[in-house]
Amino acid sequence: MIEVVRKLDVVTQNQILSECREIVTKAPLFQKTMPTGAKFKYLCTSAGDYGWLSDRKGYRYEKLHPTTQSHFPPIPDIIRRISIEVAEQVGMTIEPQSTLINWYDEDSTLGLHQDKTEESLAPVISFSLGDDCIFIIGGLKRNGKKRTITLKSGDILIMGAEHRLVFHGVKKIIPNTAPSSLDIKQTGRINITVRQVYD
Ligand SMILES: O=C(O)CCC(=O)C(=O)O
Repeated sequence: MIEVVRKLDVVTQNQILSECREIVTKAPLFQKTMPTGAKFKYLCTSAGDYGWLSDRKGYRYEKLHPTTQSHFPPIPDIIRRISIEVAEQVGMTIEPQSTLINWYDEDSTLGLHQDKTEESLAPVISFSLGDDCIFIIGGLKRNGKKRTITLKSGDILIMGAEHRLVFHGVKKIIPNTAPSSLDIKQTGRINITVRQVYD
């Protein structure tokens, strides 16, 4: 399954945004580099027991934030609860252990990739907030057939079961498309993915 399974109301979206702001004060956003040395075109931080890191040493989960060298803040209850609920809604289970928070400005993109740093194959639960994005969904091979969908603020997408390892990416952010009642002061998109790293 790779599907938008819930649309959050703006009040809930604003609560989640406020939690993200708190996280970023303790675990600042940073720009990762790929193992090749190229820079990712968005900023990222994490919450939970593990944060996802990438640099010349490769892709991995670590317990400490790379610049503060402190543990990542806990996953906010609201994000944990909704993730467990939406997984159950489609007959899956997840024990949230890590939450990646990506910040995309209007020029940001995320290339086609598979989420396979996790040992667990529990579903990935993805929350979109802010501006719309054009999201690419491929198959299990990089050169497989691709389609695009628009992810809007409040959309919760699940990537699980036979689609857990599909290639996917963010092709484009569409500026100034966030709901006017969203408590966000600049154009941009926030994506939160909730992951179980170990079984
Ligand atoms: O921003 C998104 O919707 C997807 C994020 C993603 O694929 C990732 O962080 O690995």
